[in-house]
Amino acid sequence: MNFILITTQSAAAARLPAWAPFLPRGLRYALPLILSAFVIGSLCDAQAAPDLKLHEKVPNQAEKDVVGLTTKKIVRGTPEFALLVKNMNADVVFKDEEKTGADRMMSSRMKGFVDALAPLVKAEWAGVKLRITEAWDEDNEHSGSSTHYEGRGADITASDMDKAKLGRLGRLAVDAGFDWVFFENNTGAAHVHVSVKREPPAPDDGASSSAPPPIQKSGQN
Ligand SMILES: [Ca+2]
Ligand SMILES: [Zn+2]
Repeated sequence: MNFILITTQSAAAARLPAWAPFLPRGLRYALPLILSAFVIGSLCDAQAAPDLKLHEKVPNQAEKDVVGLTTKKIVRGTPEFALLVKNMNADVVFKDEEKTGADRMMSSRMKGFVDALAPLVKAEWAGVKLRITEAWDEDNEHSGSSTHYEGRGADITASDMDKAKLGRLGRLAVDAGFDWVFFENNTGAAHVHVSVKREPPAPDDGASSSAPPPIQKSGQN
């Protein structure tokens, strides 16, 4: 910040308006500081990241280009399913309308970002938690190549289901580090969709990877 102050001060001083010499002496010397304050104020405003707008994605690219879509759905009883983890975070509300626990099942990379987002949500709104309505999906409720089928996609809301919070929730999700955040809809089953890369990502972002197994393994669901 000191560097910015010095730089902008010099820049402002170098660009003093032509009428500056006619200003009272004190004000003339104060002018660069005043101009610097404006510049720094604008910079700070620009750095305050805004809430996500409806249909905004971060980064602003197709999901398939950022995290890669699912090419093979994970099903129970397979080695791929055994690599999913069960998120038992008490600061997250799981909808679990399926009564199967599927909403808790996710890739370990997804779990890391969910666990990072939960405290941000608690800190943002008193008495409100992060809520997950979908994570791994085994019921074909999404499009055929959805990241949900690999446990790399999740649909999130605030626990009070306040739609007005979704834009801010999306920004918090970006801050938490999810690879891709999408303010998908704000009507009906309004939610923000988040997704993550394969872990570790395959070199070609393909469906299969010969990578070593992730850190955690799930128990039975
Ligand atoms: Ca669900
Ligand atoms: Zn989704």
